[in-house]
Amino acid sequence: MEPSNWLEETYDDDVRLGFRVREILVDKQSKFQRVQIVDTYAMGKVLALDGLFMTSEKDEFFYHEMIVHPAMTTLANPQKVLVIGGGDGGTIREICRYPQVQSVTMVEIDGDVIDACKTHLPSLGADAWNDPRLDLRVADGIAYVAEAPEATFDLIILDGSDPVGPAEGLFGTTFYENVKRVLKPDGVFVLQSESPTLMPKLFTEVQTTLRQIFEQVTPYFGPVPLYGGSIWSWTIAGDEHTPLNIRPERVELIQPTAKLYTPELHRSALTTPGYVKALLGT
Ligand code: SPD
Repeated sequence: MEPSNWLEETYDDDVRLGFRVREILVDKQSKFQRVQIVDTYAMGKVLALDGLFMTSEKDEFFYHEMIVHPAMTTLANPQKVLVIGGGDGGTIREICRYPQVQSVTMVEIDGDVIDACKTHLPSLGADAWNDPRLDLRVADGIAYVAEAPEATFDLIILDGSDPVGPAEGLFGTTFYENVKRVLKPDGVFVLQSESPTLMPKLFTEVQTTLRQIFEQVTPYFGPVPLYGGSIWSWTIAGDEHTPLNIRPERVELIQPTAKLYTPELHRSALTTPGYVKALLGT
């Protein structure tokens, strides 16, 4: 890390976000990327990969509840789940709250991210790291979906970084086509799809590409305080799934631990703001 007491992220030389540093806990170059965990005054411990903010102790639930619960509360029978990325553990923690899940395969390319987060951000993965349903693989998610048998998973979640470095291929047509092949016909794919305010071009490209592959593609929106742009997006894509059919018995399961998710928030998050409709031409 630079000899500075700020942890900073920049976008296209035009935007700079920053948090004042209390202590640097990890700063190493892994085989794939620069891995930093930094204790900050405003957000607690922050994970950054190649200088991009991934998650923080203080706001992680804004992201992890949103990437998991809209799919998990609406899928008919979510038994087999695949998570690509998600090395901090927050996504598997939320998935493991559902007893109907029989297996969670997590494919994270960078073992150094997992090790650093288990040590310094243990509340993220919490008990999920030791859940007997977890099949944790340190491997390339792109190769994994290219080789996995077809119609295997009910839910695939891409909890990836922004499209630079090892995450770049996770934003392309070939990867999405393989995801569709590996999904069961009534399964769904959920991914973080960037900010429609800060990265409108990238957000739109992701939607356009997904629509060429899946019958139903629904972006949904919410804030993530750590990220820029004020509004973040996730997208749920499938051929036979409606993300609005919320199952009350699933909501009951997660309500005791949820800090953000409610059925009302789920419905409002799925409402596309006017300026985003204009971006998408819908
Ligand atoms: N701009 C940051 C996008 C990062 C998305 N992934 C975060 C990983 C949290 N589990």
